[in-house]
Amino acid sequence: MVMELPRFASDVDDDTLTEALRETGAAVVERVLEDDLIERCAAEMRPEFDTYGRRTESDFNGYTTLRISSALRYAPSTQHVIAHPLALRMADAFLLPHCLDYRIGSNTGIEILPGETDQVLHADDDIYPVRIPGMQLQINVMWSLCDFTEENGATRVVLGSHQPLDYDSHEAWPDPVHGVMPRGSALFYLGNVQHGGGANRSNAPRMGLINTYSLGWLRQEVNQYIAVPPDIARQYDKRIRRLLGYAMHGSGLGHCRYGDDVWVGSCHGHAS
Ligand SMILES: O=C(O)CCC(=O)C(=O)O
Repeated sequence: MVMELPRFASDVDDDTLTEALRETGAAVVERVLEDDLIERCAAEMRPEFDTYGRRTESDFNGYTTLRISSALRYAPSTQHVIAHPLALRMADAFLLPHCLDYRIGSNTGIEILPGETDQVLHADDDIYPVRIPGMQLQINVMWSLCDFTEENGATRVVLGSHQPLDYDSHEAWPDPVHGVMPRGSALFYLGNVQHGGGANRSNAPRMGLINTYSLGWLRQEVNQYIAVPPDIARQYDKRIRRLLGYAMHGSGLGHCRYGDDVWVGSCHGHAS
């Protein structure tokens, strides 16, 4: 069956988007973010990109890509992207059936520069050495902070790769498709979907912000307590501190005697 990347306007209803994600593993929602927010996020991330963006160079991340982890540390406006109601409603739909609360795994600015080649395809939840049928461990959102095109390195996704292959019938995954989308859009993809950054054959950088949300009882991909320590986390509201992990999962996991105003304690659910 040939699949196409589902594509919706920003007023898409939750059931339609959830259904599309269950079916293909990925979907684009176009033009969700206001220009002003995009510009503030990009401006706040710029100094970090320029100072630290090359620290993560590797065969996996590429050598012509700037990458800055933990956006909440230095770019406070990204809180409005990380806690965007649409993103949280999708995280609610996929993660809350399997946990009491979920967290940010990573929140990373990625600027693919001209000349970068295709990133190797991978699934983000490969960091967890388990697969539990019917359970997504995480859900991801790549936000386009500029137009994403085939030429400038729009994220490539393998549609249907969230479903196991039927090896008996020599089934194989299809070729990846590019998550082409206008500035301010969201490419949603489930944690076990094969994907990767694209080659940038244009003459301008491609800037995106990727946020992953993982089940609350898993270790977060980034150690958020070091990345966004209490003195910085304190500036954010409770919802963001919960997403960072300054909260318990239920009544038994993640307790401490912090007793400070940064500590949220026990809580359930996000978007509601
Ligand atoms: O930059 C992109 O489009 C995707 C990057 C990615 O998938 C990753 O680094 O895990």
